[in-house]
Amino acid sequence: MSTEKCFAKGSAAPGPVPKDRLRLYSMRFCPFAQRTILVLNVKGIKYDTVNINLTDKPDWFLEKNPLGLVPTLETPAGEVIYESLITCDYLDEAYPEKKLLPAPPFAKAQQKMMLEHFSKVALYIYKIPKGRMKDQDVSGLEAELKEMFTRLNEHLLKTKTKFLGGDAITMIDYMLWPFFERFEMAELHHFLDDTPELKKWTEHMLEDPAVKSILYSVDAHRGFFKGYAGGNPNYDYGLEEKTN
Ligand SMILES: N[C@@H](CCC(=O)N[C@@H](CS)C(=O)NCC(=O)O)C(=O)O
Repeated sequence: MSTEKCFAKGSAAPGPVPKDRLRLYSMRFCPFAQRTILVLNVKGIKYDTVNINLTDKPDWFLEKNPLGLVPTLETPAGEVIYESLITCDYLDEAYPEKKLLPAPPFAKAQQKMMLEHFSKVALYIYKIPKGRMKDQDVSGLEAELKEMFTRLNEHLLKTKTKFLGGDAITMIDYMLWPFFERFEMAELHHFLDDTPELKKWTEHMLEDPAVKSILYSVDAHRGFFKGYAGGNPNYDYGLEEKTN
């Protein structure tokens, strides 16, 4: 697509998905969409991106995904796939060249169970800073987050591996990473000082080319979050001075 700017209600629908690529409906600051982008990029899959205004969604987007959520994928055949974990599993199966999920059924199940345990991390990056902004008591949420960090740290201590699923980066790492990218924005990154193995994991993640290539600065995350937390998200944050 020729623009990164978001499509809102009333906008003309983009044309059909070109034959040689997939299409990702996204929002530039969505951590769930970032999961799908990481998998697309790691596998070198060609795709274009259509960003959606999530407070004023186009009808044509809601027709594709009645849940109205990004990420949503569309194939040239018009097949639509949504929910971040489902899109990533789909990509891993449809583009098997560089598998991200382990082949043995038990190892695969272990990664999925781990995600069930730790997906809640998504809540804290928004709830805690929003609560702090409103002078609410967030100590309970902070304690839950610390407990989650401790469990992840214990897992890494036990496995003695660089990444969560072994010494090579795999699906579980990419599925959790987008939330960790936002901890500094949420002023929660100092919690990692008490969980050194997990901190080392974040350092290894930051060396990964796919992670590095789509990393937003803390300032960009803060800039977007300010509008989002104030009930007025600017989905085109940072594009104002850019010519598309
Ligand atoms: N369970 C979904 C969550 C995705 C999600 O919450 N996306 C947000 C943007 S970060 C969204 O589309 N929000 C629009 C809405 O809630 O109406 C997934 O894993 O894909």
